[in-house]
Amino acid sequence: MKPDCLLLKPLPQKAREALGHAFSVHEMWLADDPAALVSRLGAQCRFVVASGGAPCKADLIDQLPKLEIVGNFGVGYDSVDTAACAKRGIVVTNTPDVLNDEVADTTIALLLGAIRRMPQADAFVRAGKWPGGNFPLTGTLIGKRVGILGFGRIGQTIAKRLSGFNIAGISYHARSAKAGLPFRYYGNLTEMAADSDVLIVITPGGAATHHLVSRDVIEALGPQGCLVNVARGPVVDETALIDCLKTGKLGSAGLDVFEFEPKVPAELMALDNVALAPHVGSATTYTRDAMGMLVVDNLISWKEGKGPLTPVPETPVPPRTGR
Ligand code: 8YV
Repeated sequence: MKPDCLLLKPLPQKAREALGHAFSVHEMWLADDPAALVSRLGAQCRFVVASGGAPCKADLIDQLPKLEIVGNFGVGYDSVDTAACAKRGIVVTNTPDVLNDEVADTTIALLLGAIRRMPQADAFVRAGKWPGGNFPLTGTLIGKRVGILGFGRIGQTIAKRLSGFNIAGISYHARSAKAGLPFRYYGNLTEMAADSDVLIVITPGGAATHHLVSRDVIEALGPQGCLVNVARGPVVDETALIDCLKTGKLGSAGLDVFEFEPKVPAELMALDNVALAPHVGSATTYTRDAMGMLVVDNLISWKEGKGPLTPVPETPVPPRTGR
């Protein structure tokens, strides 16, 4: 008999089919009574698939006494309560690496979109305004100093992309300096922002980074500065960001994530100096398939007693790896 797997949110089709071959899948969002589904599965369910927007927090974990592994669809796993999992010896896996290139590409698109005002240029053409005169000249990426907040796998992939542009330099801020990298390290984020024209945010979400990009950091970036956030909305103080964009204390922003997404403040949408995207950093068929398959491969590997493929560091893998 296939073991039960509680799926909290839809997976891409390829991964969903693969999951169905190995598990008896229970789709939480389709259940007439999700609470009844959880209590029915509680006695035997060892597998859960979570993702951003479908959190796996203590209230759910507590109802699944046999839970062994949570496969998170996404590299960021702030929606999984890893502390509650670690306490119970539950392994959490995420989807690192397979989305590095896609998120880096999206970052460049948003950066150029914001600085070169591509959404506004598109709207200008569509509105039939071109015959009335040329679109206003924009800022440029040429010669700019770029600071990257968060220098893990995606941050470094972004730096690699940027190395092909005619910019003045790349620096980064992370918890500690990384050995052997040809980029300047700043131990202080505000200092890096003050020395940068562009600040790219690609650090994990969660309590440790909440509002790390504060009003001070945004103001240090300055009136010509551009902020790009492809990490998590709450890393940036959104109220301060909007205020700075409105009053000219910050030049522009490219945002893929928002503090209370999918709600985007009307004030932000009304601004002319922003490029906005609905959290699509990794959202291509190609990359989402790869992420989905990695979730499934982790669960299958665990089921076969071979241990998880990509466990997160907060939930140490117990010596007895699956059964
Ligand atoms: C997805 C992401 O939007 O991987 C992440 O951390 O933010 C994105 O790739 C998310 O995982 C989909 O729910």
